[in-house]
Amino acid sequence: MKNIITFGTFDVFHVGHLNILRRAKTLGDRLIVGVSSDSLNYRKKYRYPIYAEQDRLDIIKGIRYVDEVFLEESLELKADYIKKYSASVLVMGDDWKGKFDDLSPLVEVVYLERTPSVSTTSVIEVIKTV
Ligand code: C2G
Repeated sequence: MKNIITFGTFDVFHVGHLNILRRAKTLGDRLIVGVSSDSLNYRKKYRYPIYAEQDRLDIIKGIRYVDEVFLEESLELKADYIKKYSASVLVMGDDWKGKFDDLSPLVEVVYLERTPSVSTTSVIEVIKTV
């Protein structure tokens, strides 16, 4: 059984999020997703997500490619989460390229190309103008 792990906020779920989850799942048997907590997001981006953490967890759990979800409480706990969920591959979008290479003795680190032209920020900007 090959476990894949990935992390993200997945706020205002969009097709870029779906694409990375679908591609991550093809790399193994089980896909485990760490969803950033509201407070982690605030520390990371200085704003709270539009969708509350429980809703974001429920949405990600409902995606057919996802086998398990948990709340990511801290960016520094990646190694602990990887061990806890027995993950052998860490998948991240290539906006994080190189950032998690220090985990490579523990897991294979794979950066997948981001889906162009879509982001939570751009969706929020468009909504603001209508
Ligand atoms: N993503 C993508 N294409 C997009 C937008 C996002 O492939 N157009 C990917 C990101 O690269 C990331 C995942 O979707 O791997 C989730 O995106 P975010 O919610 O923006 O994740 P982020 O806030 O970067 O959180 O611990 C790491 C962080 O929690 C990652």
